[in-house]
Amino acid sequence: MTINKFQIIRKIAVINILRPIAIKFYSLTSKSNHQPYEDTVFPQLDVTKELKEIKENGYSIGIGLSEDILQEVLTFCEENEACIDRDRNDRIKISMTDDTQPSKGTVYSYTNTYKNCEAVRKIAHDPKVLEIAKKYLGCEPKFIGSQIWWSYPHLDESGKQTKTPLYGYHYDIDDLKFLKVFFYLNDVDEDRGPHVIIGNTHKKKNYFEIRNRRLADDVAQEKYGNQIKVIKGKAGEGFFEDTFCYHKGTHPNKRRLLLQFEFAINDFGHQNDDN
Ligand SMILES: O=C(O)CCC(=O)C(=O)O
Repeated sequence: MTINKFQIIRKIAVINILRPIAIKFYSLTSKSNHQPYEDTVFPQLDVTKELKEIKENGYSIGIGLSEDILQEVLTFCEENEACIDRDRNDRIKISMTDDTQPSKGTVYSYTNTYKNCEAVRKIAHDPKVLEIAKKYLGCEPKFIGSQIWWSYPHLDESGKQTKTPLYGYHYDIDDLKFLKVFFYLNDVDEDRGPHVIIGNTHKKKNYFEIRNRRLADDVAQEKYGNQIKVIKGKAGEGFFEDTFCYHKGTHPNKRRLLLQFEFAINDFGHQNDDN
């Protein structure tokens, strides 16, 4: 069996003594040709404040889409079919107005969001977003993907909501260090699967955390109760998150539409939705 660079990096990422050394090495040697556009689509965004909060807590809430950009992304979703449970060969048009769940599937994701949606490209190349990513990662960030997906309740054959790891706590190891930006594309209250973060779990991992990349809700509550942050928001509202933090999308009772961007030091090609 051959072990590739991605597998090695995933192992190093959870070793607290090695991780900073490896981050330094790769941030000095890796190059990015992902250039910022001249104009920002986030004139209100306070780079210093966001960066400070991400460093301290692992997330910051305070970025938001303009109405124009939001509408452009929603039009993209209206005009394109989505993959059923990530299967590129099985697609469906999702109504933007009718909440009714399609007869098959739980998660419906679009493809080619960066290639085919100009609003997505404007965010991916936004100078303020890239400045935050650069200062957080400590190098010129690589844009490793954008994604848009619907989350619906996970139903069993009788139509009853049933448990699924899709909506459980976990942390990502997409690289040695990485940063995501999320935007809600519909209003998200406690019924619509709010994103939940266990703050301040992004810096290092203890033995328990290394052994448990996934966590049950009761364990998360017991161990990290006062660090748990449930993020609700209106359509267009967003947040930065280092998803090396434990996090989850809550199992929704009603559908939720989310837009996500990811920046990292290395791009292993796993996070884009190119088709
Ligand atoms: O759907 C969500 O809110 C969680 C997304 C997630 O787990 C991730 O982006 O790593």
